[in-house]
Amino acid sequence: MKGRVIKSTGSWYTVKTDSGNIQARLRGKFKQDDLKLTNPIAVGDYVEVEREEDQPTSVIKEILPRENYIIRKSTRKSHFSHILASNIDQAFLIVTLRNPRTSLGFIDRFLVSTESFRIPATILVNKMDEKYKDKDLEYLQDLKEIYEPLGYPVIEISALKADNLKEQFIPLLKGKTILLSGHSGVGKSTFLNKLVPEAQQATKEISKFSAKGVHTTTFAEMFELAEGGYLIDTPGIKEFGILDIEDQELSHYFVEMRQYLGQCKYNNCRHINEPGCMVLEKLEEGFIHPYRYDSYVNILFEEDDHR
Ligand SMILES: Nc1nc2c(ncn2[C@@H]2O[C@H](COP(=O)(O)OP(=O)(O)OP(=O)(O)O)[C@@H](O)[C@H]2O)c(=O)[nH]1
Ligand SMILES: [Mg+2]
Ligand SMILES: [Zn+2]
Repeated sequence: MKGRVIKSTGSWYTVKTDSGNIQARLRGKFKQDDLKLTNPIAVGDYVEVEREEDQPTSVIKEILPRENYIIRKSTRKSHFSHILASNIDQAFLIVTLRNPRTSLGFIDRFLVSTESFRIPATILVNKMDEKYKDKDLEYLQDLKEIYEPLGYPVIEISALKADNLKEQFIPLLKGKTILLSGHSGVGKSTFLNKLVPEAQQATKEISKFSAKGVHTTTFAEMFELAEGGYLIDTPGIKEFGILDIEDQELSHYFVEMRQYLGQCKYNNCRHINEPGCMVLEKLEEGFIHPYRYDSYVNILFEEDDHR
C-alpha cells in the first residue's frame, strides 16, 4: 500500500493512505544515495507500507524517489544533515524585521537550497501589525528591492491580526504542498493555524531575554487544507548550512547570476577575481545587488565541515 508521511516523531511515522492514517515504523537499513541523514524518512515522502502481522501498525518497506527536498545541517552533529521536508511545490520563508531580524545571509542560504531544485519561493514578512522604527522599515524596503526583481515575491502579512489570510492565500496554496520555514518565533505555526484551524499547533511568545523564539514546534508536520493541498509546519531553524553544492555550481543557484554564467572568460570561473568575469562586470554595472554578491562570497568560502 502506498502513502505519504505526514508526521515524524523519531521512530514512528504517521502515513496518510487512501484508507486513513496509519502508524508505521522503519525496519532494517535504508540506502540513501550519498546523503548522511539524521532522519532517513522525512515529512512529504511517499512510501510503500505493509501491515505488520497480528499488529495494528505497519512497516515502511520502501521510500519512493524524492522529487526534491529541503535540507539543513543537523544542529547536533554538523557532519549530518536533516531533511526538513520533501516533494514540495512551493516554499514560504517567513521572516521578521526585528526581534529577531531575519538576515539577508539567512534568506539567501534558504533561496540557494530552494533554487537547487527550482522550487518557487515566497518571502512572507510577518508581524506587520507591530510598530517599527524607520531603520526596520528601510530593511523592509531593501527586502522588496532585492528580492522582488529576482522573482521572489515579498508579501507583508500579520498572521496574528489579519482576518483575510484565507482569502489571500488559499488561491495560492490550493492543491499544492507548501513548506513553511524560518527562524523560531517568526510565526510559522500562527500562520498555519489561521489557514488550517483544526491544526491547533502550539505557539509561544518569543523570549524577552534573548528576543528569540523558544523552539515551540519540535518536529515537522503536514496539515491538509480543507480547500485541498498541504501546509508543512517545521521547527524554527537557526542557520542554513549549504550542502552538497560544488563551488562551480553555487552561482547557478543565484538567479541573477545564472544568465551570465556562460560568458565568463574561464569556464571554471568562481567570480571572485578572475579576469574577464562577466558576473563581476555585471556587479560593477549594478545588475547584481552587492548584498546578494556578498552572500554568494560568504557561502562560497563557508567552513566546509561536512565533508
Ligand atoms: N504581533 C504579532 N505577533 C505574532 C504574529 N504572528 C505570530 N506572532 C507571535 O509570535 C510568537 C511566535 O509565534 P509562533 O507561531 O509560535 O512561531 P513559530 O515560527 O511557529 O516558532 P517555532 O515553532 O519556535 O519555530 C507568538 O507569540 C505569536 O503570537 C503577528 O503577525 N503579529
Ligand atoms: Mg511553530
Ligand atoms: Zn565569472
